[in-house]
Amino acid sequence: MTDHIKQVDPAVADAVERERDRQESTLGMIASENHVSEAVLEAQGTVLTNKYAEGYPGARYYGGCEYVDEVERLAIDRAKELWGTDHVNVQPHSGTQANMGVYFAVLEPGDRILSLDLTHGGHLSHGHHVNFSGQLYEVEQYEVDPETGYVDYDDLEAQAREFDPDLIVSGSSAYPREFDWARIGEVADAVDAYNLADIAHITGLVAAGVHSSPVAHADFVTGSTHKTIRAGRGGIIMCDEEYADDVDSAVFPGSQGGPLLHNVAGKAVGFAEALTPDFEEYAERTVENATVLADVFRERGLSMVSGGTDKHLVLVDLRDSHPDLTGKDAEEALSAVDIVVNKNTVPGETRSPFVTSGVRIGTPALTTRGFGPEEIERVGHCIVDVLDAPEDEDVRAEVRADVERLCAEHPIYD
Ligand code: DSN
Repeated sequence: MTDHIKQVDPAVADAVERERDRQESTLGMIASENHVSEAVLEAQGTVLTNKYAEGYPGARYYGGCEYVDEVERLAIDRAKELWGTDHVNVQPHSGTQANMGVYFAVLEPGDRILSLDLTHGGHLSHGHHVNFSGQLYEVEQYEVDPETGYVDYDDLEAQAREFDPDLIVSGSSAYPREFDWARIGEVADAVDAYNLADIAHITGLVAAGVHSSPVAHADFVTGSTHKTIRAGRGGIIMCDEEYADDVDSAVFPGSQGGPLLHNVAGKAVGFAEALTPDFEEYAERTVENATVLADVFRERGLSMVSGGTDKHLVLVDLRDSHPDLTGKDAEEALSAVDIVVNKNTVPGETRSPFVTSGVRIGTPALTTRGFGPEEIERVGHCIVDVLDAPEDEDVRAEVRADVERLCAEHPIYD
């Protein structure tokens, strides 16, 4: 795979090989990560990276775009079929750029955004003060109910009526439950706000029909293309035809230059894979595996935000069961046994984002490796064993042996 790189740049080739070994020999449970197919990897490494194609298929600012036009059109058509939407822009370089495209299409600086707070599961690009979205717009945030961990839609409606936002953002990076898209649509209508559903994490689950779709309820749907949908890395915007021109101009020339056509090719190839019946099975299994993980954690006394999950991730809140163990400690202890997760803030967080009181754990990547409920149950017990005795060398050795066996039984790439 890295023969040419090896000759030209052994240092980079070596780092790539070691990263590949790391992925093969660890359990990747970062909820936003996945393992794309060899076909998607290949697409992203093609000569399409050489081509400038500012503009859109059939209307470019450069010559020689006939083949990249074909690729971009394939990506668009497949996305329309996957998500059942009128208009698709596949050029955003990331999910954040996709959100930027929507904001630039319909908002002016100083306009108001109402969105889910980051520590309650939201995302930086939904208006956090360290992100452009929090700096350009006036942002108010809603939170989950402290008792249930669920979004309270009556509270959201009351807050929207009070704040009078121009845009309501739903969607999350760490909220384990389904959103009530219809209810959010009603609230947005009631206060005459645009409605953006960011399905970054759940693009694959929505495409496969194992998570409800916001497409009929939201004006705009954004997502990333490399998480549960398992396509080339980047972002995507979907909208009704009436917003198509505004969205397209907000992406190019509004906020991006030339599209990354090798990534657009990776998106097209991944979308083709996602249109097969195998992908539906994959998405169902991803959610089933997360449910099994939540069951093990519950049995073993761990608290989770909202008590469990409807999708591909759980958010463990360590404050009840392990008050002295931080999210950072937990991430490090699990990393030491080759289980890779990320520390995560939890609702009502009192620790810094570098420390946190929670751990976010997801099943998309392990499900791609072929893990089923039995293996996930074992992984769940391994995780709790380590959290219960993070320094215990005997526990570590036992868990490491299990991880090694599971990895060997489920290789990612040939
Ligand atoms: N970084 C992604 C995540 O981990 O959820 C969101 O962009």
